[in-house]
Amino acid sequence: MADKKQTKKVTNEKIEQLSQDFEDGTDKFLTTNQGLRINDNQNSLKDGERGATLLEDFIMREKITHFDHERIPERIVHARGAGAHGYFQVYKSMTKYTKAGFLQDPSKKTPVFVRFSTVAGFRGSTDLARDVRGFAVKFYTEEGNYDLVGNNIPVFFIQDAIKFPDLIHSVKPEPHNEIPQAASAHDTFWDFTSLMPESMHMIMWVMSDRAIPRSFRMMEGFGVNTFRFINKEGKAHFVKFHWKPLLGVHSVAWNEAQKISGFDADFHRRDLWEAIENGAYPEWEFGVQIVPEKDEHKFDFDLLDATKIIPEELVPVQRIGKMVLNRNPDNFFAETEQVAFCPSHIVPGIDFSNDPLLQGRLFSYLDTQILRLGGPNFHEIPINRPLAPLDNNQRDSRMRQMINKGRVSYEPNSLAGGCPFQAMIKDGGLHTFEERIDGRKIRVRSDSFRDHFTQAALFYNSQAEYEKTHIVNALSFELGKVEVDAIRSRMVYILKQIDDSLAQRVADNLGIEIPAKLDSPINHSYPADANPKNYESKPKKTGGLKKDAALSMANTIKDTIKTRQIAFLVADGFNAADVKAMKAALEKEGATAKIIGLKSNSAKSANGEKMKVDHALRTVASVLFDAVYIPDGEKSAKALTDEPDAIEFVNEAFRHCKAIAASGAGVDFIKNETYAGRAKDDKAVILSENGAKTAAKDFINAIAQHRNWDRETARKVPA
Ligand code: HDE
Repeated sequence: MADKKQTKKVTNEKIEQLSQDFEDGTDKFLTTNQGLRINDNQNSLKDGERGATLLEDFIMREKITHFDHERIPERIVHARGAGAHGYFQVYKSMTKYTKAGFLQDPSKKTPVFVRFSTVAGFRGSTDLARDVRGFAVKFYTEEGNYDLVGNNIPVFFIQDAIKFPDLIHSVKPEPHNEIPQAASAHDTFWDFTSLMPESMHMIMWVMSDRAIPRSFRMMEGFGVNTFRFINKEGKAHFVKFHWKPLLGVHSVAWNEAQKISGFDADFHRRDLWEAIENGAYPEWEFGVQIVPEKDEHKFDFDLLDATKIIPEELVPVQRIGKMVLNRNPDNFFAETEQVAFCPSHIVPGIDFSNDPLLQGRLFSYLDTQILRLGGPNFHEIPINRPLAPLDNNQRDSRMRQMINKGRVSYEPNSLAGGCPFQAMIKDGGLHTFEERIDGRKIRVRSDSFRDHFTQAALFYNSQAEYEKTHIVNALSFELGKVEVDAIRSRMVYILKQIDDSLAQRVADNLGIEIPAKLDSPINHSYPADANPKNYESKPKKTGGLKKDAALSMANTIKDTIKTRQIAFLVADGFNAADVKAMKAALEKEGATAKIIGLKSNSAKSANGEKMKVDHALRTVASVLFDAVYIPDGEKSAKALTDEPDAIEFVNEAFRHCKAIAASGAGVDFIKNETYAGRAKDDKAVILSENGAKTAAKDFINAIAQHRNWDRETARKVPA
């Protein structure tokens, strides 16, 4: 949408007509990039039938040269991603707090493009890496593009942008052998982390299940840095931005994540694409936490410190609008790869804070786009073009699309009647928020940034027991991959500053002692003449809070099975009535039933009916589905018994705490062949001798719970 409207503004009429014909497909001939119709796209130009190829073949040279240059540098971080178009609509006018046009009128839809991503992996890496997810939104507002470039975790590893290259160098594959891909489980990352106590709050989040989402559609999003809302009177409020998914916040199990990476490295990308293709448009509510300027110092953490949240218990999130993603990109490269987000892209009514991480980001993204997209004209690429009219005196450089007319490219001028003019504030001109700042030029870390553990502990204490176990397991996995003993010791020592039992459980898993003290200070990178004491943590109490319910995924939405993928394991001889009844019951609730057969193409029911098979068992695994159902049918159940992949399918679903249902002869298969059959009183194993209809209600309720994590503790099934 940005594309079509904007084409009119930035190109002259003739080029527009040609490109319109091209888009409309009026002209179907294969041509060179100069528009020359190509008569033979199969053979290069040669000296005789078997002769040498001629340098003269400009058609082949153009084609191959273009191909040779197809790749552009991938993003140094967030290289792997997927995007979608949609719109945003505010629920009620936010005029009291901000003059931003797109937050005024509930009847107005603002187009958006969103890109989700992982951080550490290369462009072709797996979607299910344990990692932070990017959540970047470009609003094409009438006042210009506004980019809210966030993550699915509300805090960050570091407090000052100057540390970003160090952080990223430590987490990326190690430079000597470029191993491991898309993983933080290696020495350099934990070496750096163990020397940076400020990262501990973030470490709690990335070691939690938040870092292995079930779907992009089931992730929260956060602006992370503190911003400002500015209203018409010029009054400011601090603001933190949130995205709350209407499907709830859900994750997979770590063992499952690793297997998904093998079975379908595009799992999240595919999930987003298919949901949109099927009309199940992902939705998020837009939330804000608003803090008056006068309350800047009210908290015992600093609003400018990106390693801290404002607990929702202290400042509730107001839900002020909704975003719907309803259109897949037409072309991955042109849109998702070339989209250029910059936190500096703001509109009047939104302004920055002095958060030193944000301040560095304001420089970095523009710089990155210039390198990545080949120059300063990246705003002319269709996906980046604003819908708002664009007019200034910037000229030339690589790949310039706009053909500026006239001889004036400066301001002030009289030769062009003074155009383009500066805009008055009343005409929507951006007026930077006037703020008093401290006048000393210094390199220090504010004293108010030095508590690294209170909020890490708040996060840990807010987790359900199974979530705590997952954090312990994740740390044990990651540190288990570390080769240098001193790094592990340092880490368990730091974990002890968060929680004794957390540190002890990890130390036990690693088979090491928690050191009573460290030989060298944790952070030895303070300036040479500074007092080390000033760089150690100074714990405080976050408003005396012990827990914050919003931090645990156990408290998320669990009343829907919309878009969930349910595997039906069938073989020839299944009971068609059972399959149809269960399918209808699930589909009524918005879930999708996928028939998994022993053979591709189709399976035959007991009464000879042919049913289309969605996947052959050999091409999938239960990790790709949310739940499993085994229908009635003696012959079918017997065939599954003879199939090790079918037994593993159900056992793995059981291990990953998923809902499992069976009816009729399917029950015998579960009881005789699988762990699920031996489970006692498992609320997510539904076995019905009486057919699918009886099982459907309980099965739907169990799927809506997402997982029966109790199974892990009860049956000692590590997930
Ligand atoms: Fe980024 N970040 N970042 N980042 N970031 C980039 O810009 C950077 C940070 C985030 O889908 C880069 O276009 C610095 C926090 C997302 O295209 C780069 C610092 C948060 C994306 C960059 C941070 C983010 C990026 C690389 C520390 C959450 C992907 C490619 C001061 C609020 C956007 C690019 C997309 C991408 C720099 C920290 C989110 C290098 C210097 C905190 C979602 O400019």
